[in-house]
Amino acid sequence: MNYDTIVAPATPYGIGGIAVVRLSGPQSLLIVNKLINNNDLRLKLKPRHATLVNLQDENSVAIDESIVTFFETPNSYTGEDLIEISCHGSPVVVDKIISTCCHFGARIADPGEFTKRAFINGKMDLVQAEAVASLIHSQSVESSQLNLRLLHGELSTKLNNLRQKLIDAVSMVEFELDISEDELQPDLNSHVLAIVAEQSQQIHELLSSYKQARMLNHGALVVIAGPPNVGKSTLLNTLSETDRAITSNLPGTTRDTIDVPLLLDGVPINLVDTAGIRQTVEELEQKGVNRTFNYLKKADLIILVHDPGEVETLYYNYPKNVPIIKIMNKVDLLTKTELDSIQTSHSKQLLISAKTGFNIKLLKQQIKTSLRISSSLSDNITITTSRQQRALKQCFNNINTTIELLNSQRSAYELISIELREALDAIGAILGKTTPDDILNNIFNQFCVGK
Ligand SMILES: Nc1nc2c(ncn2[C@@H]2O[C@H](COP(=O)(O)OP(=O)(O)O)[C@@H](O)[C@H]2O)c(=O)[nH]1
Ligand SMILES: [Mg+2]
Repeated sequence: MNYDTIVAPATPYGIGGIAVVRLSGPQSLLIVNKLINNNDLRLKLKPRHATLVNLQDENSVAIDESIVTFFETPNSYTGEDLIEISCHGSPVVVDKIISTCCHFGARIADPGEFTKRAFINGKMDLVQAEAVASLIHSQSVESSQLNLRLLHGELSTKLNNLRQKLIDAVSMVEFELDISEDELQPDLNSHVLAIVAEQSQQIHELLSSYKQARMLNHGALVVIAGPPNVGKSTLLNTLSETDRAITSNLPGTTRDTIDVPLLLDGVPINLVDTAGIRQTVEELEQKGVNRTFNYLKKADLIILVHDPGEVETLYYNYPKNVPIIKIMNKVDLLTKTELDSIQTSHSKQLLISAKTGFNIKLLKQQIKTSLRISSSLSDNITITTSRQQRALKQCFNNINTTIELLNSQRSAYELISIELREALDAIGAILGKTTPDDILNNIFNQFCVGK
């Protein structure tokens, strides 16, 4: 339970139609009443009613005409008494309201402190709190829809069901350890095995959907690479419909990486143009080439570009686990006969022209297929943060060890019980039931102020 009252702007700093200042905590009503200059309105703020008031500072100097809405505990975002002041959208007015609230006893909220209080007061679990942060940062409609469903508790329900099943399993196992020889449960092994095998499958599905959710929330990294002068920068410009990258017929023009965000079917993509890969003695160009290799290691997809003048002589081994789309660019320079012949000899390559736009639509299609992007991506319930992924992997390992133990001949129920309890702790940590304070603080510190 918090005894102090916090205040913060809930809208971005700047000029706008309105701005919202939020207060939460037991003194909220008292503090706001001191700002209201009309005696009739003081102490009469009706919960969930918008009231037009004149606000003044501690010296009775007018601040603004604002709308005040009071949310009475426990029916508020934080679970505490909470007041939203919608004032004119001027940073000066916002600052003045906040400093006056502080004069009357509030303190400035830490980042994410409103949501942290909501979590502490049982208004939401940690998965839902993380969904709030992801929703605010969503870059696409798909991503916001996924996060909204998490905020509504769809992932939490799934994890709670999983947790309940594991509690059932651990209870059966520990009961067996407590009772005497002649009461032993028949078919215990197969019962527990059936439960954990099903949960293992479900966790596996959640884990494998993580990459998709990460791409939805943070964007997929698509790296354009290849030798110099094959048209990589031109392709970046064509795909992104910009002229971000400088193109030139001089090999080695692009020395640094160029990053352009774009949306493909609602999925955010960071398209990166890189320095052409070749052996070079020039220090600056070599730095660019090293940078290219670093990006290739991190990529979700590599677009490897060649041009018809060139045989595939790249000496670099591309990362094995990253999908690659191989492209032959500049096919507009070919005659019809040459085009046909290259189509047969390089059937695995996509023939395009970054200059004329030939087959660019097909390339976009292939990018989506390779990244497994579809418009229904947000229909799956997935884990969305690396914290959730780490804990779920831990749980998955414990459950798989449990399965191995159950399948081995000895009934090692002590060990099984330890593994299952660790699995339960991991799920508890995802939901915030058993999460250490420093991890909690770390999560909420990443929020914006006023959320
Ligand atoms: N004819 C033709 N020229 C192209 C095409 N794409 C790029 N170029 C030209 O090839 C040269 C090198 O292009 P650039 O994009 O700078 O290549 P990069 O070094 O791989 O980034 C420039 O003169 C471009 O205008 C294409 O599809 N067709
Ligand atoms: Mg270039």
